[in-house]
Amino acid sequence: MTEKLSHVEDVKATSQQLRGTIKGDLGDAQIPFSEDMYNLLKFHGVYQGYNRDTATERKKMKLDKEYEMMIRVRIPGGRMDRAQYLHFDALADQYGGGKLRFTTRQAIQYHNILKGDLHATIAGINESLFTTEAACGDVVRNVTTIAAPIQDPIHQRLFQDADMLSASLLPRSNAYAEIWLDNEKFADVHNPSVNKDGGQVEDLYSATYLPRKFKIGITVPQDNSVDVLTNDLAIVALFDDQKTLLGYNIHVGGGLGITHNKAETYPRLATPICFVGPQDLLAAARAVVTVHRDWGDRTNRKHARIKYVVQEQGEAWVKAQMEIIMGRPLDDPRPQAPYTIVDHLGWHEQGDGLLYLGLPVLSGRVHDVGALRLRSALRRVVTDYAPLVVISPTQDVILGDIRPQDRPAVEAVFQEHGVKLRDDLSNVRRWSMACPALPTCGLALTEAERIHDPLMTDIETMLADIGLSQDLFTLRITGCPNGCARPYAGDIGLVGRTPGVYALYLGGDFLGTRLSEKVLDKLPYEAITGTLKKAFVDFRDHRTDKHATFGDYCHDRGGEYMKALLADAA
Ligand code: SRM
Ligand code: SF4
Repeated sequence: MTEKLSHVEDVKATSQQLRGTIKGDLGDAQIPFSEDMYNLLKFHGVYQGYNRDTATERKKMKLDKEYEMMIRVRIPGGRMDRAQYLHFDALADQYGGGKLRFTTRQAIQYHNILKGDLHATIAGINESLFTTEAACGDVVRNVTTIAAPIQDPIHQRLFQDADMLSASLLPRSNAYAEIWLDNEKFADVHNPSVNKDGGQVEDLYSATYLPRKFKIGITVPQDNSVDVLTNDLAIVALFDDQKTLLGYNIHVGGGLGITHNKAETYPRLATPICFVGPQDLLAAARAVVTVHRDWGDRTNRKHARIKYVVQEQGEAWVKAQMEIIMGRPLDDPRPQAPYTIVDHLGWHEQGDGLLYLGLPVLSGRVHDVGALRLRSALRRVVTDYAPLVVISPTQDVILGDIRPQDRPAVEAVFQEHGVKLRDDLSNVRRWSMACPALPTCGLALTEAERIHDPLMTDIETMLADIGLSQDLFTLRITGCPNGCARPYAGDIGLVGRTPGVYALYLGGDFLGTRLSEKVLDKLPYEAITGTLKKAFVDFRDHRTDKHATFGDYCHDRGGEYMKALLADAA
């Protein structure tokens, strides 16, 4: 018996290549988009949500929800120039409530956009020469890579590859241009492959696009600051000693989204499939996307990511499919150096006489609140001293091309605006992330970004008390199990369960090469710091030389040991 396709497949199939009724629906700013058009809007980089803080109260008063839009800008490798950043900053005032958010995939998000401002905001974003097209939806998303603007052949090549893949894998439909922009201008500037004949042919995506989202990251083993293995397609570039590109190890099947207590959903790190030469990168990427298109599960969106195809069919099968699509045998993956992580926060030399500064941004949120005026400080530094801005995959920002003589002035601007630099922050805070969760995320089960700061303060005090402030480990918080701040790929993951309650994951690693394990299912917020203290004291008292980080210790001790140790904590 053929299983029924999921409803979103019908929406895509009948959308006329992502057009639907969006253009007409924009005419009435008071009526929210229908569920079907909401699904289609994602392909245009837009999510329709509502203010979850006010929804219950308004319902009691028989008022409708306060609908608002989130818009995501697709920024390959997170890299933009001064004018582009300042343009985004200005749009935040015009439409985005004075706020920007740097995402875990090097993009920018605006929240709180009104439906009536949607068209103008997207048109405005496109003036920056970036697009919101395919920032979301069942297509290839923003391609991530190392954020540091190091001027050597390795980093330049990685960025070029990320940019090339991002542009080459955009949809070809002209729908985006028709709805939001002047067709010709858009086609020429953003998406050279767009069909100017009306956009009826999607040679890669087909009429129903992909079964689910598809993410690509590219890096070298020497710097896994991009968490490359959490991507559907994880590309690891291999260079020789002279920094000449040898080719790429292609890994497939990473992905983190799960549903609590549904064992058939699981996080997975991408596994090695094959090696391809420099000239074959795009063909290999298209082949993997094609495998996802043709073999991903279109009946069940919870089972539709390519990670399930790889897990169920095996790596050899995936390689064989790629060989059929590419029309030739592929080499096995080559040995590669062990993964390491480079800390890009703080001041660094770029290699061309200029400096870059990695600036920590808590939860990626850029705004001015009270004495902390981060948005104003960034605007001033970018205007006066930093012509290059790169968002990092850890929600931070790198300011590049700074002259060494400007360093004191840059530091003074941040100090005047109450912004802390790397060395002013504790290790735990520097290496932490939190997703937006409430009040903007429609899927949040509890808080993440809004508990980030107070929780860090508690944990900083606890670590100082037990003498572990200098230890390095990652701590990642999400408001639900979808995994947007990659909680299963770090040393510690706190994953929203129910309001005020989190599942605790331990035993991942600092390098992003090992998944963590659930140790507690329901840990109330108030008990988090005390519970972690118990685990950290155990680590302090029993660690050996083989335990580089807290995550290594928890992994080595094993889930059952950690569960027993912390059993009475919750
Ligand atoms: Fe995510 C859905 C935010 C990175 C896995 N993610 C969402 C939505 C759009 C909620 C929704 O569908 O209604 C969130 C918007 C909240 C808001 O208020 O802004 C959201 N995801 C984010 C961001 C902004 C988190 C952040 O702190 O930066 C990240 C935007 C990245 C970007 O620029 O494109 C973000 N999301 C991730 C990552 C991490 C990554 O890719 O490196 C993951 C885990 C990796 C993965 O894809 O498996 C991730 N997001 C999900 C999922 C689970 C997908 C699954 O396979 O089950 C969902 C839910 C869904 O797609 O149905 C989701
Ligand atoms: Fe929303 Fe969940 Fe993603 Fe957090 S992890 S942004 S709560 S979908």
